Amino acid sequence: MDMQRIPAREGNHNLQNYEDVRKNFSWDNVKRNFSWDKTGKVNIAYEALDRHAENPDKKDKVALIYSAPDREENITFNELSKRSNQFANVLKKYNVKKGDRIFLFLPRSPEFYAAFFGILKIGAIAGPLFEAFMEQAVRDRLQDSEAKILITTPDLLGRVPQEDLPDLEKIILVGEHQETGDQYIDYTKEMENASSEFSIEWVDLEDGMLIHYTSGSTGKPKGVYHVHNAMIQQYQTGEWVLDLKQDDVYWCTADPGWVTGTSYGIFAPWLHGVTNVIRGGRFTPDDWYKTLQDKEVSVWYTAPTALRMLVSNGDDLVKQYDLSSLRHIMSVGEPLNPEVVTWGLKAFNLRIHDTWWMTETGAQLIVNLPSEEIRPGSMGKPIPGIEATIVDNEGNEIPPNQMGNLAIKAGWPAMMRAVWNNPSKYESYFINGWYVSGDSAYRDEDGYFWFQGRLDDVINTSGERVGPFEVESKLIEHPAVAEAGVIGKPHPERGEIIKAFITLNTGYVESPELLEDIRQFVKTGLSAHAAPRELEVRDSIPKTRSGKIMRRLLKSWELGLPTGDTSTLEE
Ligand code: 6R9
Repeated sequence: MDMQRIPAREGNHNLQNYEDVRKNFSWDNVKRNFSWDKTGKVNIAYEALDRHAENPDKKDKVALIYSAPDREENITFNELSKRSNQFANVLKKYNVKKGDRIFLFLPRSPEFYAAFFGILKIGAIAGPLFEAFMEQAVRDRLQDSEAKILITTPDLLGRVPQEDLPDLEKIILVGEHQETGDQYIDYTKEMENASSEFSIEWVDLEDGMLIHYTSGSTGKPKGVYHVHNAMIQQYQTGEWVLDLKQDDVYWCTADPGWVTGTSYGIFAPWLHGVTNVIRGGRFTPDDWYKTLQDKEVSVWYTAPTALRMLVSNGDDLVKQYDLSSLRHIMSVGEPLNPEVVTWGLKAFNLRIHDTWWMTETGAQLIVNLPSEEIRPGSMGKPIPGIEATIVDNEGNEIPPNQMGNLAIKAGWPAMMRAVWNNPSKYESYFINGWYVSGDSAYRDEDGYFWFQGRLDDVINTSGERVGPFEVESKLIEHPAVAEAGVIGKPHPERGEIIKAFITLNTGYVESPELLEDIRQFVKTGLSAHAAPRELEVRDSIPKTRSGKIMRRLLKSWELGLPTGDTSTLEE
């Protein structure tokens, strides 16, 4: 076998003839799969849940297999539909209206999914927050979105700075608690008293459904706003890329605080009425193999950082498990190393299919399909209905094999429709009708795309986007830190780790204790994944004459690379 090419998978795939479908495809035809094509009434929660709950052949099918170290539960489409109706009734009682922002700050749990769909059913906009966020991260997101209600647990409540959140009217607490203020609502009590009948709010395809905050290189995180129309592409990629069949057991390892955990951890499988595994708790290689084995997972969507950890745990571990149910594996979030693809062939006897997309794109765009050959190291080709290219800084297309900015012809179904409260930021993504991704890449003569890196300073650590500005801002809140510059440093398992260069205020002396204290300060104030793994004290931080931190220069120094143009460097 040619190491550079892995031939198409044998067998019957949902998308069998890429080139033919590509020629004739129109997104308009996809809507035939939804009931709103007949009724004219739309709500993604109806298509993902209620439609199956109303179907006598589907209602008792297991929608959700929940598995955590301390809890196991199987929930049918009918049951999940009812629970989300109850939650929608709770929201109604507290005066939630279409378009309100309702945030979830919860661990992955059945309650999360009931609440999430309850929010959509009332026509409100859901804002899922990753449970590892600390106070600053929670404050930024709830303030910017002007969230009206937050659903959280008593454990996480301490990270919610209520005094800074004038728009927040109520907090729904999941789990036993002692809070008495009338801003608090008890989840269990309210759910017990709520009817499981709810007449869903029908909305327009272009009405809001979801906000995911994501990091850029400057400023606070931005609220990427998605609408119900995204279901068209989430459904279609579920068919082609996830290759879902009715008897599949599907597992997406991403948390719903990130876009993969909603578009592909919730919508794509359930729009197809497929059984979905949700695993609570933390990553350990044993647990993951055990989940694949015990739940008989057949389709698995995961990330390079997790796969690299599995690789580093060796072939002996994987051999201890029976993974014979597994038939299709995909990856997203970071470049998928060719060695990992090669390992996958050996360990699982399966190809690992890389997929490329972003929070802003709402669904997959460039992918490896089962029916196409894989060129390890390449993200694959655009799905039918998507036009991708490489552009220069002026938005002009450039020829194959030349590096530039990866761009997508604007207007695909799941594209973000706004950056919340920030129209100019939204506009800045587009040039000449292209959405410009900020990823550098090239395409080869056969149309395969090859990822090269980020064009801005955004750090991708274990598949999570971290903005250097946010980390720098937190660092300088520490009394010892005068200035900070933050970069991503290549790391074999995590993709990149965060390295911070700091200067100290007078009166402070570098010591291991002080550096650990600063690290903990970011970890407990912002989030664990944003805490610098490496901290280096310097006499000064390089800046441009206009005062911008020269992260590129810090990076070149760190990696021993040529420093390039330093003409703007301050004396
Ligand atoms: C879905 C998701 C988006 C950024 C993106 C790129 C990186 C995603 C990738 C990939 C190389 C892939 N990225 N998929 N890099 N190969 N297959 O991850 O969204 O969290 O917004 O991250 O992640 O740099 O621009 P998000």
